[in-house]
Amino acid sequence: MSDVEQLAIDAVRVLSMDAVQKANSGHPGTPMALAPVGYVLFHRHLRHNPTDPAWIDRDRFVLSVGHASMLIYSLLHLSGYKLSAQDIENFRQWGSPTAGHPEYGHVPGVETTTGPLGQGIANSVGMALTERWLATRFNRPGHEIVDHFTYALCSDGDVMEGVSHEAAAIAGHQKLGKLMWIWDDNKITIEGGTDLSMSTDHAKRFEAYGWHVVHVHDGNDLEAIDLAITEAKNETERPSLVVLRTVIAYGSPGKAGTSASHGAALGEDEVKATKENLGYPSLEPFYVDDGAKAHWRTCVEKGERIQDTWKARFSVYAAQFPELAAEYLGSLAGELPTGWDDAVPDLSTVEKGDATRGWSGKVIQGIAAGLPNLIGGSADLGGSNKTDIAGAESLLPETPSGRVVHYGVREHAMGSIMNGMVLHGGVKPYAGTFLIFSDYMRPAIRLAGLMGLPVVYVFSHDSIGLGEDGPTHQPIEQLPALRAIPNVCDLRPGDAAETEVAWRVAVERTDGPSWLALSRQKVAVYDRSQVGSAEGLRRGAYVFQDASNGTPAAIVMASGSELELAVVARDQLEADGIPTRVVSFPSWHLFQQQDAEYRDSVLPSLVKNRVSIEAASTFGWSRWTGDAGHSVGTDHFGASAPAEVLYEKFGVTVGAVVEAVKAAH
Ligand SMILES: Cc1ncc(C[n+]2csc(CCOP(=O)(O)OP(=O)(O)O)c2C)c(N)n1
Ligand SMILES: [Mg+2]
Repeated sequence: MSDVEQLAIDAVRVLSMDAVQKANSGHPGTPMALAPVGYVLFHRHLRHNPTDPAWIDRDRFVLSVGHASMLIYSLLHLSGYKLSAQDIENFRQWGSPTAGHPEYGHVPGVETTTGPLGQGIANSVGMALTERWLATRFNRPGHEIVDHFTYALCSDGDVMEGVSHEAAAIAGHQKLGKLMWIWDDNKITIEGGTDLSMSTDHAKRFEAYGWHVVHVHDGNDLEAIDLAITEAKNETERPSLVVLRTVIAYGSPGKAGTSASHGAALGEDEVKATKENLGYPSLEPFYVDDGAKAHWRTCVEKGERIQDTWKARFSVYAAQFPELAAEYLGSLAGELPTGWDDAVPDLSTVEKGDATRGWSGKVIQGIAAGLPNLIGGSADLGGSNKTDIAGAESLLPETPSGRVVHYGVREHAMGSIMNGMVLHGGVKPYAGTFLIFSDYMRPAIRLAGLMGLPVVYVFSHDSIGLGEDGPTHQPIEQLPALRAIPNVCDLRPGDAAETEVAWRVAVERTDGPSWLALSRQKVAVYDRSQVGSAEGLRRGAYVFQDASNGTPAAIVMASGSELELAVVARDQLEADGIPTRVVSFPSWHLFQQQDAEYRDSVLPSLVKNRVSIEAASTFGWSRWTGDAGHSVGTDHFGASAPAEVLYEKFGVTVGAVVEAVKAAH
């Protein structure tokens, strides 16, 4: 290693330990250990341009070991991304882009939000899958305009987490040869040595998944790291795992190799001792030698050159294939092509009954026809979720531009991989499972909300209405639990027309995920000319049927399949002389976004007699029914029996609604 390389690497160590020391919070040890591999990646291997972090054919780099955030902040800052020295000094402070863990959209060059271990590596599988999909669709012989690697740096925690198993199995099965994970095999986690909790042979484990495994025995040996990465890049048939042996807090005389350096500042004295031990030229905090700075900045010049070459190649491609080029750029920009919904069936005039999952399946066919980059899938429940795209190929190594992903029974990875697909850009993913199993992918849904990624989840079998499968399969608390995640759009349509509009909302959304909760059982068919337009779904809740005299004495509100019960209850209440309004309430998220005037027009504050009905936990409905209101639902686990019996036995009935309204009248 040359002197300037040593200084460049030590600068990463110094910035990391100084920033953590100043904030008196953070994780210094891992960035210090990973500085050499960070250097080799950013300086030698990554095809990236710090001055244009959004360049679409850049290599993707994911720091899955999110607690080592100072590593990526230091690397981005030093290699010339828009992240200032001041930002580094403000690590973990209010308003600073250098947050505790890397956050997508806060810092240019951060490709995904990481911190919850396992997520970043799973995202990287979605990125690599998307790269291959786009390459297959858009590249033409001699025109490899989509051609990049996906790298992820991960820790023991990352490879321990269950989602890593799911994601790695999918990556191996899919033969994602341009995906590389570098595992920081430092044999340390928070509680001490990994021997406390792990005796897995990860190399064998990954080989069993169909990965190619390379070892580097010394995390400071630049040439060995370089060679391993090169070898991994040359292996194009299988994803690669580089097992990188490191010493946490390398350079610190008192803390190297101990878990004490994982999550606490080293201490002023230890920082000083470390700088001396490294032979660093200054003890001044945040000092970076001019030579090291200049060396790092060559990344800019190199990056611009690489991107310029790509641009030149792209313009030749665009001249020869103008339509493809336009489609590619439009997809990457997240645009919906004009006429994307031309083939979407108009479901406002249907005559025969179906389940909302069935209506959803029909809408999907229409969207798929107009949106070539729509990629569906399911966690092995495609037939039940009605998520398949008729006539489309499966997305497999032999058919890499297929549009149906078989995630297998791996909901968690499915969610994380879809996040990675959206983060990569260029495709529009959706996937299904039963609503009950949304719990298995909740961490990924939360991150989609946090990052604002427009992923679409199709959750069928959305209540006790699924019947005989029983309480293990009947969602109870899932609807309120999912509604509690910020920035996630809930959609529980009540009929065919609402299902169509719900899908439109989900496809049009650009700043966050949406889920559709869909029934297994048939829902009622309404004469839509006689009730409120399903376009009302766009506002979350709307007047479906007003009181016959225009002045409601009571409001019955319902979502999904229970809309029908609300409508029948209204008929009875009206017959009994109680003017009753029915509010269809498919989306709390959308309703909350409406102004007070609209909300009051749907739920007038003067009308206190309000009853909600939803075959789920009633948790939260009092927000809409008010203190004087009542909620009909299922605040207990389900049971195995035909759906009609369950509704009756659990009191999710027209009678219960009528009784509640009358009691308060
Ligand atoms: C899902 C999840 N669980 C727990 C944590 C809290 N946590 C942060 S780092 C860590 C383990 C640290 O060990 P390792 O992953 O090997 O990182 P190292 O200390 O070697 O950098 C844990 C449990 C987390 N970030 N994410
Ligand atoms: Mg570790």
